[in-house]
Parts: sequence; structure tokens; C-alpha cells
Amino acid sequence: TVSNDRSTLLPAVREFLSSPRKLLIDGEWVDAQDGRTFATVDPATEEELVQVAQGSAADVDRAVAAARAAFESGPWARMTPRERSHLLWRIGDLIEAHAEELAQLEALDNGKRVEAARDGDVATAAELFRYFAGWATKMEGTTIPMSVPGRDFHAYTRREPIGVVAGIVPWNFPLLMAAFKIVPAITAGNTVVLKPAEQTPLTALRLGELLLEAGVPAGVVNVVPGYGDTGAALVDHPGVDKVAFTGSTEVGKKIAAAASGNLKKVSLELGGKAPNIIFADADLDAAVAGAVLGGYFNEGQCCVNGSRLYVQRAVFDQVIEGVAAAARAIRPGSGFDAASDMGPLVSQEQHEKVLGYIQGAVADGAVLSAGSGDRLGDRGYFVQPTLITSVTEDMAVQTDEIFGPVVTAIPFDTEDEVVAAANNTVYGLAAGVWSQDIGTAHRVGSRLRAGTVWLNTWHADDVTLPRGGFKQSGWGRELGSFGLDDYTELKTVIAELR
Ligand code: TXE
Repeated sequence: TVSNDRSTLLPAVREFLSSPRKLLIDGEWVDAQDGRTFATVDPATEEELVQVAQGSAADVDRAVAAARAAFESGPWARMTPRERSHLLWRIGDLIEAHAEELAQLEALDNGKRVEAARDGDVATAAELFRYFAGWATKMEGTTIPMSVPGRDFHAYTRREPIGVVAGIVPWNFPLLMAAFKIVPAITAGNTVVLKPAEQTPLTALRLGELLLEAGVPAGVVNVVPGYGDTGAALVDHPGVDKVAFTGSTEVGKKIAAAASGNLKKVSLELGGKAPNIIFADADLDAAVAGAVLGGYFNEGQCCVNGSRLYVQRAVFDQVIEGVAAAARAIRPGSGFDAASDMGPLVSQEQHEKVLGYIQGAVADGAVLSAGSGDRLGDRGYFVQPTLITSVTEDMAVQTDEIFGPVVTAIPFDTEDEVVAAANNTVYGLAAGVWSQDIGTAHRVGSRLRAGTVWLNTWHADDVTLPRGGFKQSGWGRELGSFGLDDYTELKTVIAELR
């Protein structure tokens, strides 16, 4: 049985959940125009947490108008880079000051462990604001020589904000994904309408309150929760200049098509199916630990998880034994239970999808080296971390993004063979190599078609590093200095010196 003790909930969290949450539009908390609300659910108990206003196309209209007005006039348009920098830093401090509260809200809404939310999601969100606070004053252009015989010119470039940015985010790192969209956008002087995922709107709404408290002017960041149709209304809106989306490849394709209406700029961070390659000369203890972390981190609901394990034949049995033993030892439980190692999946839909893939693999003839394919307990969306062997490349469990704690493992003999297999996917988000031969590690790393490659590590990360996908894993890069490029237009100015 799963413990669902909620006695540690902070008064601020209880207060936040005590009344329906509203939309943030133009600095005000308002109901949806048609009065509609939807329930957000605790995935550990399957009980409703609170009702949340559901934005319709009319609310999207109001939010886009507010973002447009804030972009073109008012305090935001006149704010200096230094003032924006200080503002960003203040928000980082406020997030840190409310870390436990935000972590508890995240654990309730998403299911992840409070500790993981506090030390991971919330801490990184705070750092993101601080890192980009530094960039606000460093959005420099260049002067460029021109060669026109007999005439004199001064030419230079400027980085200017794009305008109104729609951020549409998923449920796996709700606060952090909200920060991924808001931070670079406002650093560069854009304004934002954020659409959190329907499964997990709460921390984005709490962040909205903190943004106002920090002094973000009205209309600069608007938060409009709702389902996919709310997101679609934003993508279709002619007043939106850019869409920044993280989610499924399927919806990413719809967004790319719909955005063609006014040719709004689009950046996409989509699905993945990362290959994790372990050579026989690897430090096997480290590789097994990396395979476990890479496979099961965040309940397996992470786009850069190493879900396809490839192990060189000589060490295959040894590695499988190690990963299976570790997977069986993981104790799923409530995110509020200090004894649990892993929370539930986010939703009933995700639970059914993941169990369906595991059962489908068994029906196809694969073997479960860890996990059972059955739900754990009778309440909450729990699943035991699963390792699948005797897998072939054509099985759905091997080709599709599952987005749960499910790892498949296939043995290989040669480098060429494993590189071909690893790259044989529509995705290209992350990949990894384990080998103590630096030549092998770097050479194979360079042959893998993925936006992030980890060598002898997994999930090592920093807000300073760009991330994004090759192939159908996306368009553009987020974070690091490159992350600002997608939120600015480059203007070339040419003056004749007469
Ligand atoms: O994603 P969706 P879902 C993958 C993962 C998962 C699967 C389905 O494999 O199992 O996607 O998850 C909004 N126009 N990833 O259904 O639908 C939606 O409301 C505009 C990988 O949750 O892509 C939510 O806010 N917006 C991924 C957001 O898009 C639309 C993380 C993501 O939802 C829309 C999440 C539309 N037509 C899921 N339809 C990653 N890359 O990390 C939906 N939305």
C-alpha cells in the first residue's frame, strides 16, 4: 500500500488550494470569460486538488492584447536592460525563498518527490532567472565593415525582441518548463502568454503571483491554463509573434503547420528515444548507475532519458543483471513519503499508455527482466521501473517514445553496428556512450545524431548549456547564450556618413 501522508503540507500550499485558481491576464487574476473551470488531480491519490479556470479563445484574445500593449507601451517597453536584469534576479530570489512551497505544489500536481522537485526543478528554475539576469545587459551587436568605393558607411547590428511570445509547456517539469519559456523571452524584452499543461497548471500559476510580487509589470507575463484547444488558439492567433513549445512530436508538427498563418517564429523541443551505448571497456559500475538514472529519472517522464540501452555482448548479462536489480529495488510511492524513491506517473492517460507498451512488448515476445507490466497498488498511477530484453528493432517499445520508467536493452558486437542502430530513429534529442577509451567515446559521440551527447555520464546539465533536438526532436536551441537567439530578431542598420 502507498502512503499518502499530507501532514507536512505548508499552510501556504493549503491556502493556495483552498479556492479555485484563476487566469493571470494584464496583471489581474480573472475568471475565464465563459466561467469554465477544470480539475487538476493528485496522481498519487487520483483525487481532485483544486479547480482551475479554463482559458478559451476569448481569454487568449484578452491575454494576447495585454501582452501586445505591454510590449509596445508602458513601463516594460521603457525598461532598461539593467532594470530587467535586476528584476530577473529578484524573481530568482523569490523562487528560492518559496522553494519548499513550490516543491510541495509540484509534488501534488505532478506526483514527483518533494525533494526531487525542490533540489531539481525549483532550484534550477531559480538559477535560470539568475543566469539570464546576466545576459539582459549583454545583448550586444557588432559593427561590420562595408566596402563601397567612394562612399563612407557605418553599419551595425542590434538584437531586438520579437514581440508577443506564446509559451506552451508540458507536465513533466511544470515550473521549470514555464521558466524555460518565460526567462529568455523577458530577458530579451518580449512579453509572454504562457499555457501550462492541463495536468499540472499549479506551479505556473504560483509563479505568476511571484512575478507580480517581484515587480513584473502588468501584461508582461500572462498565464492562461487550459487544454490543447487553448494552446491551439494561441498558435492560431495573428497577434502572437512566436511560439515556443515543448511537448510531443505529434503536436509539434501541428504547431509548425498552424503557425504558418502569420509565419510566426517557432521553436520546438519535442520527443526523444535516446540511445545509451555501453562498451565492454566501460567502467561498468558507473555505466550501470548511469543507465538506471538515465532510464528512470523523473519517473521516466523526461525527453532526454536513455530509454534504449545498447550493451556490448561480452558484458551484456552483467549489465542487465545490474540494471534489473537496481530497477527492482526502486520503491515507488507518494512524493510526500520520504521512503519512496519514485512517484506515480502524471495521469491516468500516461499510466495506461506506459502499461500498454509494456504489455504489448510481452505480447510481441519480449522478456521483462524487471517490472511486471501491471499497475502497482489500486490507487495512484504507479508502475515498477521496467527493463525489457529480447527486444527487436521493429517492436513499438523500441521505436516509440514511451515516456515512463521503461528501458529496452539490445546487445551489439561492433561500433558500426551500434552507431547505425542508435541513429535509426526519427528522434535526435540525446544520446550517450560509456567507454574508458577516450578515442571510442569521442568518436562514437561525434557519430551520434543528437542535440546532447553524454560521455561516461547521464543527465549532467547546467543552465549555461544549449539543448535541443536533431531530426524530429525539434527546432532551435534553449538555454545558454544560444538560447537567446530564438527570442530576438537581428536588425542590420546602415548609415551613410555624409
Ligand atoms: O503531450 P502534448 P501529452 C510526449 C510523451 C507523452 C506524449 C503525450 O511521449 O507520452 O508526448 O503527452 C498542449 N496546439 N511528451 O499529450 O499533447 C497541451 O495542452 C497547441 C514529450 O501531454 O504535446 C500541453 O500544454 N498546444 C514532451 C502541451 O501542448 C497543444 C513532454 C504538451 O502536450 C495542442 C510531454 C495543440 N493542438 C509529452 N495540443 C517532451 N518533449 O519533454 C496539445 N497542446
